[in-house]
Amino acid sequence: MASCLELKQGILYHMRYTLALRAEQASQRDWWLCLSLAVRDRIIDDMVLTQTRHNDNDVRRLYYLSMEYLMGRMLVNNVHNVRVFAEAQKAIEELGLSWDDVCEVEVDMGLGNGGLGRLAACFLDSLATLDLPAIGYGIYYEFGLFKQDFHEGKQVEHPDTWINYGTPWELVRPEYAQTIQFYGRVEESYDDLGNYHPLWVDTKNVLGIPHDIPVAGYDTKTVNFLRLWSSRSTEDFDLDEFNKGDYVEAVRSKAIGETISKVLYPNDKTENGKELRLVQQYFFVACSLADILRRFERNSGTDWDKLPEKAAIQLNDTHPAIAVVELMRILVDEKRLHWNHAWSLVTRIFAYTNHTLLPEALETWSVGLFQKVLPRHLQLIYEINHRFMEEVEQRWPSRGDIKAELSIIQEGQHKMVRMAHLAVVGSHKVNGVAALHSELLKTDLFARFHEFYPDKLTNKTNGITPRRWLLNCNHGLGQLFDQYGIEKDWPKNLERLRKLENFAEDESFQQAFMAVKHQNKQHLAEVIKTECGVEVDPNAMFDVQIKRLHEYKRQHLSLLNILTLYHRLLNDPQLDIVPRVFIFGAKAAPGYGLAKTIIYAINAVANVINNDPRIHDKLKVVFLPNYRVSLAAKIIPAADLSEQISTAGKEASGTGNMKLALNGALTIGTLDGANVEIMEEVGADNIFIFGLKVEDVQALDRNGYNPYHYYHCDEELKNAIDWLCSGYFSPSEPHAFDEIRSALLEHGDRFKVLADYRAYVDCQEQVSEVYKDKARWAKMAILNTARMAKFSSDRTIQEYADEIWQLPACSI
Ligand code: B1H
Repeated sequence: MASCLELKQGILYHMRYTLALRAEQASQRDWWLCLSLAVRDRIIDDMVLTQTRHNDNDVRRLYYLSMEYLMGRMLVNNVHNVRVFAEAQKAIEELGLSWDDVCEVEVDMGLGNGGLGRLAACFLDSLATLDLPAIGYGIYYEFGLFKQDFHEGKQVEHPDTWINYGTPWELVRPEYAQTIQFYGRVEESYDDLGNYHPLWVDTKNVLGIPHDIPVAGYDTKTVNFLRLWSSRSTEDFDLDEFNKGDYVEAVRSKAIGETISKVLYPNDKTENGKELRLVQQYFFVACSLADILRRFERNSGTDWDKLPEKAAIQLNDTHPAIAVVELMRILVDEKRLHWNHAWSLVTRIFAYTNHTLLPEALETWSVGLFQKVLPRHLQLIYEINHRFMEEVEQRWPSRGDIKAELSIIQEGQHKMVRMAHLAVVGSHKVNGVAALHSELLKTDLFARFHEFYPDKLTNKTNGITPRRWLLNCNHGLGQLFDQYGIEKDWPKNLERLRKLENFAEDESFQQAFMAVKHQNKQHLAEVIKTECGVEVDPNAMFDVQIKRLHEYKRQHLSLLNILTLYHRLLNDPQLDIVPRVFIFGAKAAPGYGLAKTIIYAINAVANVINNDPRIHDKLKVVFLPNYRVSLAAKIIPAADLSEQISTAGKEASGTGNMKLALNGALTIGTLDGANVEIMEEVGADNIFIFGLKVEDVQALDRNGYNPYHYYHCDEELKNAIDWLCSGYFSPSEPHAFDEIRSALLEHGDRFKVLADYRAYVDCQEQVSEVYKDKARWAKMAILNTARMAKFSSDRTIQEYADEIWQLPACSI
């Protein structure tokens, strides 16, 4: 595609003509920037080609609407996808630089919280790789997810200023700006024929400016793009005040327009009803729909019946669900379509992905807030709901209870708009993200909807891109595949790895496979030394739990196990246990007090254990600060054990579980989310499953769960909790961890930590036993890598394309 020489010329060209620097003056960052620009030039050629083809052929497109995209670093991924890795590395080295050092300069694009945002990023990679015409839409947050560090073990947040120096991966497109309205009021009005045509007037307006991020597929010419909107004030924003002579006030209120895209909300899962969040949602949805319709009208004019042929729109959770209403508003109010006509188009266009069953994550907005921010949309929601309630009446006459259950409006003292109900009613397909989760949608959260719309609910098990999560992050394993004759196209055909099953018991392959793991562990040990100041032994088992900090994910269950092991070791210093390094990475939402306390507790226990000479380094505990995509790429290839220990029924899917297994880590987990399917794929012998199943959790809830029962019946458990809260680990703050104890005991242990403790601790002992048998462990690890094909996001996306979007590929 591009030779090393061409790349070098490109780099030097940008050094002179983009940065106006001489090579001698250049910093690492300058080199990174120029390399990125040189690579970008190649990508732009193919992007122009792709977009021209898509436009000329007037292809059907998928539009993915998501509040979050966790893209991580772009350079290494792009260099691999456009197949110039070797050439780029050589070019950089010939310029006298270190490849790793140059790549380390890049700041992650962290415009998301966790799994949901990273899923969107993996999907973009697969869409392009499969030559599917698609555009992602989202928000160009000036501040992505906060940076985390620890002060004396406590999480401290800092703003993520990723955009400070600009990014080479965006193309700003002011010519496609959109003007968006908010607030104001609805004026009753009638046209000449006496038809009712409400007008939305006295609105505040803001501009949306598109920033396009090219998304290059792997080993194909297709380059799609991600279009992120930043907000700017329109010139007529508070012109009134300006005219009155209050220049400063006019400029100050202009700034309100700019705050919309300022910052990503860091509250993975908890909805807080903040006005700015609703404004953000509507802002990016309205910009995106206007953009989609601009493209449609350019090709099809006013032939609205063709709209569902040209556009499929996927809602990534309910965050963009207002799109259903916005499209109705445009079609009915602006394009003057009849209601039924518009509704039949809308419901053929949208599909909705649900990502969680947790009640605190289900979005609702107060009717009052809606009335203030989007008064016309509230009217339209009432109309949509009214017609829907009429259908419900047909199906279940005089059943007020069922109407109340299904209504988009939750009645009561504080009327609320239920966004999930709006998304279900407005979509032709609704999917969960793992088989178990989708079943629970049918039996639980959307059971009544499932009765009403029996063909709407479906499953699309999540996946991960093998490019970022194996090819880019685990070169050692990639080279090993080459040596053992795995077909070169494995990154786009993960089934190829099944061949490894043949070598699972081959001693020399086992050794080579584990040697790669060992090397990756050495690298991670260096990172740990730098980041945490702790020496860890790469021969110890690396036990990894990396994910957002949440009670339901149960990092504190792992902490109780750590305390138990430590206690056993102190009681019997000769105890022969497998040396382990417990590695954590997790950010807590800044307002989630208990999650922050759990981080503090893990750090406090780590500090004591890591400095206790009595246990001879048999246990180490490290909490790597600022967990993010680029750090995940260093941890995952080095993991031996993958902790997937959520309470059964609470983790919709999980995707870290897939990344770790793909890189040869064994899973210890509950039968939750995609763990169930991982077990099906790797076989029950190659995974460590423990604990309550969904039915058991449900039975405990029905029959009255009492955590004290477990506490009083299990001495080691009681010991662990009491010890944690004794002040031993936090002498200066003896009550620092009381909140953990009260969540687990007085407040009823919502996530059944105590009920699962014994099964977990025993299962961990089994893990240690197996680890002692090097050959057995190696075989299991190899079989995990070999059997992950199902979890390629290429498989997931192909299923969406075939079964939800009816989206043909278009090769360039
Ligand atoms: C997932 C979220 C989420 N589910 C609200 N729900 C948010 C909800 O900012 N918010 O308001 C942000 C995120 N994220 C995750 O999605 C699930 O917990 C995982 O199990 C799943 O793997 C992932 C992708 O489907």
